[in-house]
Amino acid sequence: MTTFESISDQLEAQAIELPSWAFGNSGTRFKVFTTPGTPRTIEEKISDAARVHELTGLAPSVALHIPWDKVDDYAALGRYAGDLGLSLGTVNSNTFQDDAYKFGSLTHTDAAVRQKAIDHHFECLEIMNETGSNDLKIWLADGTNYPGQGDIRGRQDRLADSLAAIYGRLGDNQRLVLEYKFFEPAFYHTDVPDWGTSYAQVAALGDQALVCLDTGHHAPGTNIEFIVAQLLRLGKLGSFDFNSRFYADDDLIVGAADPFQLFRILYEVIRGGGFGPDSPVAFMLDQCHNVEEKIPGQIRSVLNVQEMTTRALLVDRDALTAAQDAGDVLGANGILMDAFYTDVRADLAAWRESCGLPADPMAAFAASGYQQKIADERVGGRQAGWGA
Ligand code: AOS
Ligand code: ZN
Ligand code: ZN
Repeated sequence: MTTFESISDQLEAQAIELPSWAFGNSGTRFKVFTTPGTPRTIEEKISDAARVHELTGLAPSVALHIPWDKVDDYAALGRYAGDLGLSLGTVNSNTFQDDAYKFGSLTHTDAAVRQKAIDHHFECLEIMNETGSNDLKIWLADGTNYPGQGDIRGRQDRLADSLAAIYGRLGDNQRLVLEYKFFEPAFYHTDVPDWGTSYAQVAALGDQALVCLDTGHHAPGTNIEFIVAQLLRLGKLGSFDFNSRFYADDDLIVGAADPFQLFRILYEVIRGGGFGPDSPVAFMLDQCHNVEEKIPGQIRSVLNVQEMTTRALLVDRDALTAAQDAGDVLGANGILMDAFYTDVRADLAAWRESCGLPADPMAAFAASGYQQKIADERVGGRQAGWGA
């Protein structure tokens, strides 16, 4: 069995990007509940994100969503984040709120609508140039609700053309990551429904285009760690949107619904070279906190990723390979399960203290008085996207 001491230095480099929208109010189509202290501006969202990083050491960057996080001066926003110990990360585009996009954005039959969507991505790239962000993340709401409503093949061809126009504007150090999702908001077909479609589209673009895997975007029962292994094998896993789900795209706290699945995913990430300072894989959260407090929700999330990463690092890979090669089915399974069942919480608490962090970041946040302070100071906090 691998020991905690032998792997703990690998934990130092772990970085998980926080989504700005996780700090805003969110909900379902039935109701959006407000939380006292909810940020009113992107600066307040960044300030909340800074608390997560300060207490965990795990979350040094914040992803922006445009136009939700639109400001006049992005260089100044970057300096504001820097003063709080953070950097601005992935820029997420948004082509799902304008009336013009009712029947599609990058796939639309009308060239003027496609150009509007392409121009929006050009604007995102200009913002990235000012913030120093590397990744442009594209998630499309494009799709249809009824068979025959659209020419699904033609839409794929138009998507390829639109993505090529965007890709052509990437700077040398910038990447395009294309997120897939098998349903919602469209219910018959989605234009980027699965990793295969995302892979086909980004492979046609070039080396700077990669796949974004959102853990909530698969049909129930999908073996997500297999997709992780395959994309790493192909050199095309660009980033994760981590969250967890019981039913659909629930956007719950990562590791809450199925910690074993998170462990299996992280094991394949590590096994495939997707973890560590030189890895091209960006770890992000994509979550909403509908009823729980948002800052502790984000703290719990990054700690869950750290905990399952630690357990995955504990897998005795030499012993596992030997058991696999020997055809020792139950022995191999037992080696993996030994690591999964190892309780690493006490070791992680002691390790955090040795790094100058609180042993229990959740308790440290509760004791800090920050939640009460923002509840007193901020009135009229906003919904995550619409109007934020
Ligand atoms: C939508 O389901 C996706 O997960 C996207 O990543 C989206 O941009 C994000 O949820 C913010 O709306
Ligand atoms: Zn996502
Ligand atoms: Zn989603």
